[in-house]
Amino acid sequence: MQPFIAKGDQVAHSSVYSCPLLLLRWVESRKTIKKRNLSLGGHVGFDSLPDQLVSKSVTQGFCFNILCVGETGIGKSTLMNTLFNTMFENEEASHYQNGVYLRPRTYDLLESNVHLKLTIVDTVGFGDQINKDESYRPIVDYIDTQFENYLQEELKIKRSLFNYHDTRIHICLYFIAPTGHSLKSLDLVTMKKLDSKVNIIPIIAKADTISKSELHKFKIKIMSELVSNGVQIYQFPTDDETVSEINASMNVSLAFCITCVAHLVTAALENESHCDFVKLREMLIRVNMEDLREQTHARHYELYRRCKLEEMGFKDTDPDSQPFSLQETYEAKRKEFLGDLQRKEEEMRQMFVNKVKETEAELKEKERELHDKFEQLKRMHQDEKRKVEEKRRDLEEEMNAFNRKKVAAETLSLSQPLKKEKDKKK
Ligand SMILES: Nc1nc2c(ncn2[C@@H]2O[C@H](COP(=O)(O)OP(=O)(O)OP(=O)(O)O)[C@@H](O)[C@H]2O)c(=O)[nH]1
Ligand SMILES: [Mg+2]
Repeated sequence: MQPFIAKGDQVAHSSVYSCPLLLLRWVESRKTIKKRNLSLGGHVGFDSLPDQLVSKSVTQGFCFNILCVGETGIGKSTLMNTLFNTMFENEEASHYQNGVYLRPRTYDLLESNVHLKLTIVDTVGFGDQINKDESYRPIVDYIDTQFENYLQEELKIKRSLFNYHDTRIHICLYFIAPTGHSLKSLDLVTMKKLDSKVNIIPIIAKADTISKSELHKFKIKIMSELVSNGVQIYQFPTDDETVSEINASMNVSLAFCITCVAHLVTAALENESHCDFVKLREMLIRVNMEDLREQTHARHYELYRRCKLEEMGFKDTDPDSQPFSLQETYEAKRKEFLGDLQRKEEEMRQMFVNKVKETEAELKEKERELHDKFEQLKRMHQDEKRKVEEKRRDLEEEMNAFNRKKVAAETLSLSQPLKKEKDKKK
């Protein structure tokens, strides 16, 4: 049996289904719709619906993803180990990374029959580069990639969100170095870039390394800096009566100051007067884990999804502010796309025709030039031929004249000896 979700409900079906808190809110919101109230003649059994949901959720298990942003060696791994009272894999980062990269690690945890798939994402090399202008980018990209993966799964024809490993970041613990001065620009820039994408909780790390009074001043200073720079940090929800008081008081006392030295076990941490470790664990895990998951889905993912779909041209209303269904948007987009395609095809065809015409004209021009050249050469050749012919004739005439002279000369030379002979005889 599935709960009926009315059109227009903000919360996704799968989220309501897997979350008892959401179900209660959904039931509350249903009350505002005018319906006839009927009393039942006897016990029907649907009052067990919340129990059914809880049992289903427990069987299914939960997932929670934490992003730890902070400089190398600031105490990220130590806090995670202390928070979950276990020893996660720890690989110390070197201070000589060329850039920042994110390292996710997933663990299956079990507590009183409740399975938690926990992913801890570490920012390796954060704050170690000389130029830190782009240090926030791999973090933003990582968060967006997890949103994108979820969106792609949602958009599939055959979705399997039920057993999908949701890797969207539910909380970003931002580790601030206990300098005692003010926030570093890297911290401000990074938090500003992340605040619309993830729930941020600022943490003053290694709080034991500065005095209590300095820590107090530092905390006030950084919180006022965050406010004046418009950085939105996560606010614990105060709409649920059972936790509103504790959450309201925690909202006032952010950021958490954390001391997690190895020799202090949790019991000792509870007595540490200037360590908020116990408060952090209470707020993060025991009271607000579900709200963090819900905020991630209903606020941050919703924003990413909306921007992405708008970027792709999807809208809820047409230019006359009339509702526009996904089907209509798709049809409109398809028409627009086909129109575009046709226009481009026509343009290309026209371009091709023009090109052919141009080439044809060029070829004709070349042909004409060649023809002219041929005619010119032909004329030159005929001139040459004529000249040669004339020369030949001249030469022939010269040769004839010569021959005639030769014959005359020969005749003359033959007659000369006869005359000499006659003269001799005489
Ligand atoms: N004084 C003090 N030391 C701490 C605290 N938390 C952690 N440390 C010490 O700081 C050192 C680094 O701690 P890690 O937890 O490995 O720091 P990390 O941020 O995970 O370091 P990388 O993963 O290498 O970036 C260890 O020697 C810890 O014992 C703290 O609250 N106070
Ligand atoms: Mg570490």
